[in-house]
Parts: sequence; structure tokens; C-alpha cells
Amino acid sequence: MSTGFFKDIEPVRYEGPDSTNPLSYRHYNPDEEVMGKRMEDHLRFAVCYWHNFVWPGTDPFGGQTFDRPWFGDTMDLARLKADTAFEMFRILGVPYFCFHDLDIRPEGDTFAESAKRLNEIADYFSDKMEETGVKLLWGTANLFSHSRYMSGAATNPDPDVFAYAAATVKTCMDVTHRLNGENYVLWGGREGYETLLNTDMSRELKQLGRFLNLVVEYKHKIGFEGTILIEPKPQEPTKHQYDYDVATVYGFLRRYGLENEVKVNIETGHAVLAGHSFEHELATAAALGIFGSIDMNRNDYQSGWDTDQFPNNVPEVALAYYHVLKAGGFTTGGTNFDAKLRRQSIEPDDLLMSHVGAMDVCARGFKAAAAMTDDRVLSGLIEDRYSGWQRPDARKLLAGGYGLEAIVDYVNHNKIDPKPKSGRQEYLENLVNRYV
Ligand code: XUL
Ligand code: CO
Repeated sequence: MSTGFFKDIEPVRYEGPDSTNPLSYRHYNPDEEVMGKRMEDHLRFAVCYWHNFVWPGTDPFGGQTFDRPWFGDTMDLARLKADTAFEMFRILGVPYFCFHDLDIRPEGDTFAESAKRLNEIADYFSDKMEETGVKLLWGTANLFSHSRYMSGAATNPDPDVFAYAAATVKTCMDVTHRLNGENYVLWGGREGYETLLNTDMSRELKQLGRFLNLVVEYKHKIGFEGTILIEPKPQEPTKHQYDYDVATVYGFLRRYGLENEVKVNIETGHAVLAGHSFEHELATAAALGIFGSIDMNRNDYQSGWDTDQFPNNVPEVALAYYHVLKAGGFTTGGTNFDAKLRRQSIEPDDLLMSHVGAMDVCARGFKAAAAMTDDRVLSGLIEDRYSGWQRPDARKLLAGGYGLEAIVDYVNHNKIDPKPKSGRQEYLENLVNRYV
């Protein structure tokens, strides 16, 4: 039975690039084959629960602007929220969704009550997932909103908070596993510090390392075949977060022996906050072998905040997917829209139009990225640029065949005198612009 929230809006269909219908896809055609695979299977779009069904439109200066019939703290309202969410998934035709525990059920008075409620909603989801075919891209625990987490979850000075957080993650992993979630995400919004004056960083990092090992041990214990993902972010809400960026996370994983167990979920806006581009973070993860999934969105260029807007820039998105393809594409990962409406966009169909536009931008960017990959526009030039390394003497340099003294002899003997070559940046930028 329909909740009536979206009135009688029909499922959004692909109508082609000439369509002027704001609730049609102009570029996203799920069944269209690109590089021998359906677009839906490449892009693996997910709608997130928190921004769409939980956030009330508040900002630091003002309260709620969205009037949603499911807002409130009862289990009946949690079910109404689920009904509406699945209606939206159906209208958009998205294959996946994502949630935090706190998004889907009201917090109980005790840990046990919260867990019971989580499981009740998971049962409710399970039927709806069966009915609609919508799948779970990832589940996660909200270890940052409640005041018990104000000084951190795993990195809290109080061991009781560590235990509470670990127990919470266990229940969320169980539910994610039961719903056949394809990944489990950890985003440490409070794992960091506000001031070093009250922080024992060395101790906190060890706590975080132990916490993550607990998660990985439990994953294997229950036979969860999904990927454990860390989502890096440099700051906000905390002044400094330990999972600063992909490279920092990799160092942390190495230190705790987890570099083959855990991958990263990279978010556009978080990359920007870390002073990087999204492609930089994607390329770093690919180079280090820890690329997992993406939270697609965009930040306002001026504000300096994580504004979580829907993506709308095709060239940027194209370069991002180019690196996703270079990393081998998604396996368990996908494109989750960690994006929210602006607080004045209060109509139900704003929720739909935002996603329709974002999916189209992604589809168009993805097709450009696929064409660039197929035509080898960049890869051919890169291969050529490094081709000197194919020479046997050059290989020996890397393989440890020469020490520094031998290299001096080698340079003298071969009268080596390197000649600079153009990096061809502008040519390459022009080339990319032909595709986007
Ligand atoms: C916060 C953020 C989170 C994670 C999941 O910036 O991105 O919503 O994606 O906890
Ligand atoms: Co995110």
C-alpha cells in the first residue's frame, strides 16, 4: 500500500538526451551496455537513508524546514519511514540503499532495547527487499551523534564507551550480514581530537587499531563476505580526525596488519576537505590496492564545509569514474549518494529530482570515462612516457641490481645525459575535453 507521500508519481524512465521531463533519465539507461556490462551493474547506485529520511533541514542558525510524516520516535513511524524509503527506491529504480542504525530505528532506553528495535526494522526491510529486489550496499553504526560519543567512540578515554561502541558495531554487522549487505562501513567522525591538551594520541591510535581488529575478527567469525570499508575524512565534526585521508588510513592499516582486510570508501567532499582532489584519493587507493567504494557528492567551492550537495559537474565526475575504471571498477562497492537537499527544497519531488539529476550526471560522466578508457587516450601516452623502464638495464635499476656506486659507473660508462621531454599537460587536458 502506498504511503501517498510521493502522490502518484510514476517510476522514472530513460527517455533519452532530448527529454525535457524533469523526472526522466536522459543519460542513465540501466540496461545499456558500456564496456560489455550493463550501466546499472557498473554504477551500482545507492540512496542513503540519513540525508533523505532523517535530516530535518537544520543548519547552525535554524531549525527544521522539512515536514515529513514519519518524523518522530516511535516504531510505527520508523516503519512509515521505511515504506516511504522503499517507495522512493522503486520510483528511482535504484538497486541499492545504505543506512546507519540510528537512521532506521529510534534509540531505546537500554542497549538491548536499541538492538531489539534494530532487528525489528531489519525484519521489516528484509520483506521489502525481497518484494522490490532492492539490495543493501552497506550498513554502518552511528557512533557520533549521541553525547556518549562526544569524546570519541573507539578512541574515547572511557573504556565503557569503547565497549558500548564495539557492542553496537557487532549488532550492526549482524544486521548488515543478515540483509546480505555487500560492505560494512566505518566512518570515525569523533575519532580524533578537539585539542591535544587533553589527548593521549598514542593511546587513542592503539585503541582504534584494536577496535578495527575486533571488527575484522568478527567478520571472519560470522562468515561475512562483504568488504570492511573505512571512510576517510580530515575534520568535521572533530577538529582533527585520525582517518584523515586515504594515505593516512593506509599507514594505519599497515601498522595494525589490516591492509589486506580493509578498503576505503572515498567521498568527494572529504577529499576536498583534505586538500586533495577526488581523483587524487581514488588514484591513491588504487595504487595502494585498497580501493573499495565511493560516496558521490560535491562541496560548495567557497564555503569550506562538507556541504554534501548532489554532484552536477560532468567533467569532474568523468575523471573520477576514469580512476574507478583504472582501479578495475567496483566489485562489492558502488556509487552511494551521500548528498542532501538544500534546506529550502521542501517538496517531496525535490528528493526525486536531486537523485535523477545526480544519476544522469554520473551516467554521462561514466560513459565519457569508459570511452576514454576504451580509446586509451591517456593510458597510451602514459605507457609511452614510462617506456624507458622496459629496457633491461633500467629494470635492473629497480630490481636492486645496482648500488649507488655501481650506478655512478653505469652513468659514466654509458655517458648518460638525460634530455627533458614535454609532459604534454595542455594537450592531454584538451584531449579529455573532447570526451566530457
Ligand atoms: C559524514 C559521512 C557519513 C558516512 C557514514 O561526513 O560521510 O555520513 O558516509 O557514516
Ligand atoms: Co559519507
